[in-house]
Amino acid sequence: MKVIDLRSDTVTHPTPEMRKAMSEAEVGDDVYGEDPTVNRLEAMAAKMMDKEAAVFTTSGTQGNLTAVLTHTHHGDEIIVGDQAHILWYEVGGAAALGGVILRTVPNDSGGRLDPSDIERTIRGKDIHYTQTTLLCLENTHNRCGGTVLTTDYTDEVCNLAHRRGLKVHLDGARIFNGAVALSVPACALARNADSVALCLSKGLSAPVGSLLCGRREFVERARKFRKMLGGGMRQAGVIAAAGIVALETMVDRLAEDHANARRLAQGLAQIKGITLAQDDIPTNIVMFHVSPPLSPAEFIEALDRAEVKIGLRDGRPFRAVTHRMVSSSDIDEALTRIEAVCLKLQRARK
Ligand code: TLP
Repeated sequence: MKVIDLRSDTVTHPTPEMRKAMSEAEVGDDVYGEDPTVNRLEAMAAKMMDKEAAVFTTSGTQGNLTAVLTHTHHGDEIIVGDQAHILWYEVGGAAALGGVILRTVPNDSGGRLDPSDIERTIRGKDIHYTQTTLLCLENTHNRCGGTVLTTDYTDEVCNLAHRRGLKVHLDGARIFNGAVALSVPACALARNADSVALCLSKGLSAPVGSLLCGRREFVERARKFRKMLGGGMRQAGVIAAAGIVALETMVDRLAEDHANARRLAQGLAQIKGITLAQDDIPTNIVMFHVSPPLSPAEFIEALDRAEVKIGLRDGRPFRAVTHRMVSSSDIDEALTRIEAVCLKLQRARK
């Protein structure tokens, strides 16, 4: 029985074309700036995001942390959404290593921060206060169900932040999903952000890596922080080669993942005992609940036995993420198995 793994789009394997490119990659020592393949990937990402430069990082987490370190000083305050990945899933790195205070503003169900909340949260001049120096946005928004921030919203919030002297960093781990969903170029979603970190290793299927993009001077300083964080990777062309294939060939196909996510959601909505946790499914993330008598723990255990893997975090809805390694017929098969699991558990309760 095929395992249908919907835990994350991070589980995607490199394509044959990526593996070929990796085995043939021209390499050099990237810490000396001499890896031609890394240089090519960085130039390509910068161009796609319409920024002056980019630096290749080991992960999205390292990209975000490098951005925070580069934009701030120890003791500064940064504003993040209360559902932000930076806040929840990056091991507290911004606080632990960046020494910044993370001040939260509520995310609405669309992953947005209310501009008036942001405005209120920015500290004024007072001898008792630290300085607010950075605003972080996330597009698409992971914990808000893959929701997309529009260009207009992002522009508005970036302008507000800039007016008040803050920089803006965009966690764009899934920015291409957002761009495909809105049919806009990805750079439009980051055009007023000072930096954007995009991931190659999620829906784009590359095995490793992210790119932090911004102005040349910012990226040069970011390189030092990446080095400090252990991200000087030497012959990294071997992995950058897969990233080039990812950017060249994997962006447009994300639409397929979005269609599969909608298909999954439509199917789940028909299953007794399951309720969707989102009104619509803008990209590749589907969140849902099971209702009593099903318990989340026994549901996930039974699904696991049925070889369907779905994400569960304490007290959160289930999360299923579609990706290249799950076809539309796999989605149908997953729905059949999920329905069977629900029926079996409901019968066992009678
Ligand atoms: N998210 C992972 C887990 O960490 C939760 C996932 O499976 O979705 N920003 C966002 C919005 C992300 O979703 C992720 C990964 C990252 C940053 C971090 O990227 P990596 O995993 O490359 O450090």
